[in-house]
Amino acid sequence: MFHRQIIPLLLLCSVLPLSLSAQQSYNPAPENLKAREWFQDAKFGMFIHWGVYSILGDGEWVMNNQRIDKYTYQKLPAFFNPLGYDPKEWVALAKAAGMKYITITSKHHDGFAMFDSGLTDWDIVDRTPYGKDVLKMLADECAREGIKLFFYHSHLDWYQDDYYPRGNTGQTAGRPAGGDWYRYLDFMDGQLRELLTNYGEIGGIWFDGHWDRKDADWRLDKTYSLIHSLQPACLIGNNHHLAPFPGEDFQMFEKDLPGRKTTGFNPEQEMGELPFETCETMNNSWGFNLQDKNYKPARALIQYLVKAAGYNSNFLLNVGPMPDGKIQPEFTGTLKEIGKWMEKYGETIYGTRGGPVSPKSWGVTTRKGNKVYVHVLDPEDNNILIPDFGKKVRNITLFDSGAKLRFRQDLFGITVALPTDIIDETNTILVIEI
Ligand code: FHN
Repeated sequence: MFHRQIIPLLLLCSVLPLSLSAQQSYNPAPENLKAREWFQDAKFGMFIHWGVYSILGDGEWVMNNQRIDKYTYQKLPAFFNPLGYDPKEWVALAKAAGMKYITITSKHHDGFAMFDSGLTDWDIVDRTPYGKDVLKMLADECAREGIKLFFYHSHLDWYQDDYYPRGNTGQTAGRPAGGDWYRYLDFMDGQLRELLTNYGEIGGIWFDGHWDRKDADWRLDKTYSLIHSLQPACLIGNNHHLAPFPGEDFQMFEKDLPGRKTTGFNPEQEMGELPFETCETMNNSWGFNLQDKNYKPARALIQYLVKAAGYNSNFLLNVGPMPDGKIQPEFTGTLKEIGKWMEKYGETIYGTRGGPVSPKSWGVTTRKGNKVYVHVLDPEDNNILIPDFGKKVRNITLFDSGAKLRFRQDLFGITVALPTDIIDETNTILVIEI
């Protein structure tokens, strides 16, 4: 009796500290901490969902949603010949939009590698008539243009037989009822090693799909250690919709501002202490969707970017390029408009941190040095009350013209006059000097 109880307990005690210490021992390298600062200063990135699914014009989940088995899906790469792909155009567009980094799908849930993998022939070089490594081309262009490159890499895989036991999705992919989970993880780590060895300096790895098998042993310690040993500055984020795990370097929120739970994606997600990023689509799709015409106007996306900054978060805005390699004109126009706005007002966004006042119904604040930028997105009256944040205000001006604004500071906070003629319908920016 004694033995039956004590042995598992002893075993637990001997295993627990080991696994905990392995996780808790993550000390970000100095270059990693520097990269986090860079990341927070950068504020704005381009998300790119591109793969053989783009051919069908029905989003990146088409294999699962249309119940296409992997043998039928295997016909797709033969149609993927993106002769219009020009990484120069993409990078120039990201820069014109004011974006500082690009996060592109190296592998989405369909398991198809958009790079030349030596571990499988289920990749762009081996299976498509195009035959070129589009990620290498993009990595070279990013390096030339000073844009950091991140890879979105799916944990979840609907193609590999070893992704077994299967998770909640990919049930109709026609895979055999058996496979070796740890062999799958070895394969995934192997592909990550390729990505972190052959493509120069990588800004980060953006994992997704952990939620498909929440309780599985994902061996995150091993994967994260591998990444940090190959490139210590590489920032790891994981879209598991939970609080960050040790070994991660930033935390993302899908289609939600940090801490908000409006979409149903993040019901259990707690906010951690790491830099934040929120991602959003330009219509309602990540991968190219021919029928999705719900294009968000530039004004809404600018306001979202400003709000994100006020929530101390980056904004990763998605495009789903077409199968020919072009980004659709509805997106390029909007991105250029955002870029024009950023050219003028970027000073109030780049290099700032959120606060000192928490987000309000009228807008948000950002701060840098001795300046607080008050972003009035939704003026409710001809004045606003900014709650006291413990600093003596020297003056308040309108960012646009530098004109001084009337204000009163007392124990209730700072009341600022907002005459109607200064209101900008996208964002009226006040500068508080402290
Ligand atoms: O399933 C994916 C989806 O296809 C897309 O990649 C988004 C991007 O945040 N994340 C997943 C859902 O959480």
